[in-house]
Amino acid sequence: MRLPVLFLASAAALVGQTTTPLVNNPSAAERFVAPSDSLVARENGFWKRTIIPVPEGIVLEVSGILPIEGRRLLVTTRRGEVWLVEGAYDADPKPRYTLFASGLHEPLGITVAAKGGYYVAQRQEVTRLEDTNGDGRADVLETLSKLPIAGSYHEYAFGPIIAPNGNLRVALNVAFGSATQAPSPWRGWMLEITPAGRTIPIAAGLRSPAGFLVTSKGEWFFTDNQGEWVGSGRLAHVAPGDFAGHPAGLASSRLPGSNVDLVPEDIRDFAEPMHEVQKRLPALKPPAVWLPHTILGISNAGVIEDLSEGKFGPFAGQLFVGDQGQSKILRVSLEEVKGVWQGAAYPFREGFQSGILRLAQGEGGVMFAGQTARGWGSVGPAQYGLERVEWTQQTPFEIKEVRAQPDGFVLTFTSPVDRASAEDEGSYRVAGFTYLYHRAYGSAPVNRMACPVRRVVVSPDGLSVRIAVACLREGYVHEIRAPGLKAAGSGEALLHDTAYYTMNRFPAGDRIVPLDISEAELCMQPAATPPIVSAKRPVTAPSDWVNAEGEQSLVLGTLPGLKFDTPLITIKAGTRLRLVFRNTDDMLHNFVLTVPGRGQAVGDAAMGLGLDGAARGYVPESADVIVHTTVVQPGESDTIFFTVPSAPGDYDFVCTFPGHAQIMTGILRVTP
Ligand SMILES: [Cu+2]
Repeated sequence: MRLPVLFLASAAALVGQTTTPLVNNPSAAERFVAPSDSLVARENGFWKRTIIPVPEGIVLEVSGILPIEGRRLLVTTRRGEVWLVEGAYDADPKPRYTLFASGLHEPLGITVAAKGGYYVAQRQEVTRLEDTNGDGRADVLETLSKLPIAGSYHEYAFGPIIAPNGNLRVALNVAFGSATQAPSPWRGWMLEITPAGRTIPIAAGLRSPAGFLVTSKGEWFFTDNQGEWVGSGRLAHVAPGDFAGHPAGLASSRLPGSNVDLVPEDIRDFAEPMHEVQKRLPALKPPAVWLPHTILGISNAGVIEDLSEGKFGPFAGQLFVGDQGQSKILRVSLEEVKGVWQGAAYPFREGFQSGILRLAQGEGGVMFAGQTARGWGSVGPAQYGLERVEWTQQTPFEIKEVRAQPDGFVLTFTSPVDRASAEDEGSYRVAGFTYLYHRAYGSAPVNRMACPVRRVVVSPDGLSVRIAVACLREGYVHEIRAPGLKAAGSGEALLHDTAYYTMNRFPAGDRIVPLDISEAELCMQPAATPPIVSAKRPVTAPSDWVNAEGEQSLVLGTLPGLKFDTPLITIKAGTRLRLVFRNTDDMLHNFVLTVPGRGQAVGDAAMGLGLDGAARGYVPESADVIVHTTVVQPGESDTIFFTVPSAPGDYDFVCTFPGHAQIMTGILRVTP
């Protein structure tokens, strides 16, 4: 007898497909991790946000910002326009918008052209725009250089940025979800373009370099988005000839002009930490700073250096990184250790109205945040916008900078620490982890291990603390938390008590604790991250089922924008069910069935797992959980077998990937 098969809605369309195409949408949303209102209110007391209104009729999906003389901004939009904005610095802004150019193809940046006018990188070319007759509208639209493009929506061209040598640089995204992610040459590369339009390849292995910059010291860095081969968001240093890890770009390494020697065959699905692979493949360059996914953003974008010399607050010279999905801004401090760049990332500000794609620093150190939800959604609910961020001259008690030591870290602060709390080893918690370098989309934090604090030394002025820890590991990210630390005098806690330091190299220098041979045992690496084993994930049919396929099969799918394709499933109590959870979206999802009314609570508990969540498939230990799947990669599925509860009612099902549970929900209606 044929089993009755219940195919749900769009799932029917998948029957018979041999391969599941990835949905045409790169990152539809591990996005919705709501900021804490109280934190946002505190942050606003130090760095004040001001919304720059956008008139009705203008869709200001900001993709580039250039502050120009006269306290004006030139703003490019994803929709292909360039707007001149006047009045964006006013206390109560009522800005004037004048259209400078239109009809461009998704320009993603703008800069000044030495010969007059401005350069923008469109998808298909770098173009110079100039208003030569003074009517306020560009009348010259001149191609400087064509950019190869095949037509994938994911073939973004970021930039241009002016190099110290007068050339321009652009960074080209890889394509998404097709047989090759390099359907056109130089995908996944940073390129330099001379004023005469000649192209010089710089470096390969980029994935989605939504932001890049050259620092005041002449060093190039790009931000990248988590995805295939890229375990988490990252800030990576770029020098000519570098390979940053995404192999799609190696398709161009044999082209004339290439300065990268690796070829696609050099890269296989290593599934090891990147720094381990680098030991055998020295041409692979791990990032300077990992930006832990879902904690410090999910789609890291525009990056700028604070060049205000203190006008923007105490972090002069540090980098600021916008995040599109989580509508927040991070902060990064860098140092060069044994010729390798590394450093720490910190939370800075959240609660913006929409996803932040671009940052720019204007007059007086004022920061502008250009925004778009890009149809992918963002924590900030607006679809687009422009905001200004100013320092209020009030300085929070904050970790100013973390620097590496051979046996730990030095933390400096924006104001002196309370000595008693700072000398207490219990005020700190340190743990190391890293990410896998593999073909799959993103990586959970792996090889996580606590780093017990062995000694604390507070500086005489109270402005810095040196902590020595055990189990420090080269190549690892170290989460440094100081929840117990208090400010001298006021006793206030840190505004943000966590930093993530990527220890690419141990620095030379003196230790404050001797090398301890027993550490080797203490810090023994657990064999491997155990696979997610859970009694509540029944991957085989119970032995007492007469038919191993159950009485009913059901395919539940996903839709872009954090949705199950069938939000209401009706099924008879006690049915022996085979559930196939098929993830056709382009990000990670799971399926967790809970007792009626408890889906949200289970989602909240999953969020509370923090970095430990990934190893548990983001499923909390809870009596409210009935069954669940594993976290399913894009294009894959997970099948579980269970008996539908015997008590009729509306049972919640949710995706508990951090931030999804608020919207990615459904009801399993159990009927008598
Ligand atoms: Cu999800």
